[in-house]
Amino acid sequence: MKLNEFLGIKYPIIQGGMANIATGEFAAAVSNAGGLGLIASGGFDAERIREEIKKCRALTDKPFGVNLMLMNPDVDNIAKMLVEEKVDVITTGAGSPEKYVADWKAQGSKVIPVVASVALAKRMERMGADAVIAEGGESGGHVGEMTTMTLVPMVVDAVEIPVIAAGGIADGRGIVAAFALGAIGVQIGTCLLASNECPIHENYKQAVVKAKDNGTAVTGRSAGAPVRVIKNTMTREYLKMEAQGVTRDELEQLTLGSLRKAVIDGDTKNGSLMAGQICGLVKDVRPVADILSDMYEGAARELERIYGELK
Ligand code: TUI
Repeated sequence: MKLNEFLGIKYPIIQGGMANIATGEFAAAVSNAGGLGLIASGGFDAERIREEIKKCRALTDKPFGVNLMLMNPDVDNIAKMLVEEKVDVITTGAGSPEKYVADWKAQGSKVIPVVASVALAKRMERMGADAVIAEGGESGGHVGEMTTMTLVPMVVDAVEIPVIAAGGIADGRGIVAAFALGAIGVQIGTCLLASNECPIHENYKQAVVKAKDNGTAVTGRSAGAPVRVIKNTMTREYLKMEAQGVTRDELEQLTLGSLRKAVIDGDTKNGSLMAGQICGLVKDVRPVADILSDMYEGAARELERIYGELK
């Protein structure tokens, strides 16, 4: 199966959820550029997401989706609202969407859960998911333990439904690698943070561009909620406190409202700048359309190079 044909889009590329960042306007920009734009739900309630869906519909006639972050306190209402709104695609993250899948499928949405393990991928297939996104811990935000390189082929072998790779992909080489592992497409987030259309503070974009290979760290492992972010004053303090074994409450105090600090205020010292390890490969801020077309054309070039070397 071809992901672009299945979703009715130009490129086999899905935008990642990106809590507090991916608005209806941004999702429309990605869909208009030929990928599948997604409206994020992390940080928003059901009615706010409904408004974003309406904005997105006004800005594009292309397919788009909503990512349901399952740790969202308003998750049941959002799931119900998604049945009413009949969006083209629903992806999920940070949990298992089992209790919602049948209703979403019944009204015609394509359901593509993000999984970080083989076990969840198999469960999602049994529940009737159309495909799964296998996301490695290179990703930004909430992460699992497996890497993309190890998780993707294991999920591909374990399920019959199509697999989309996520985590550590930001150019044509990443696309080719994902296809080589058996995926039919990719989900990208970090490289889209550094786009003209991305509605984050300019300081956040520059932090992504400046970050090097080891510029991110995973905070929150001890609290059972591992989150990959760009290293800064706040994360260094957080990791120190985590190593000292301070209480969850104290750690929460440090991160309270920190994503908004990064996204809205551009506070790169104390904000939570969620980004994946591939930020070291992202060198400048560009239009979404250029990022997607360069990735796709880069993949074709890389395939020719590899073929030439193998012959
Ligand atoms: O969900 C994500 N990435 C996210 S969500 C997010 S919002 C947030 N804000 C503040 C703190 C924490 C999160 C930012 N980034 N990616 C998909 C993903 N899902 N990664 C890992 C998982 C996952 C992990 C465990 C999915 C299921 C799971 O276990 C469920 C089960 O029942 O096995």
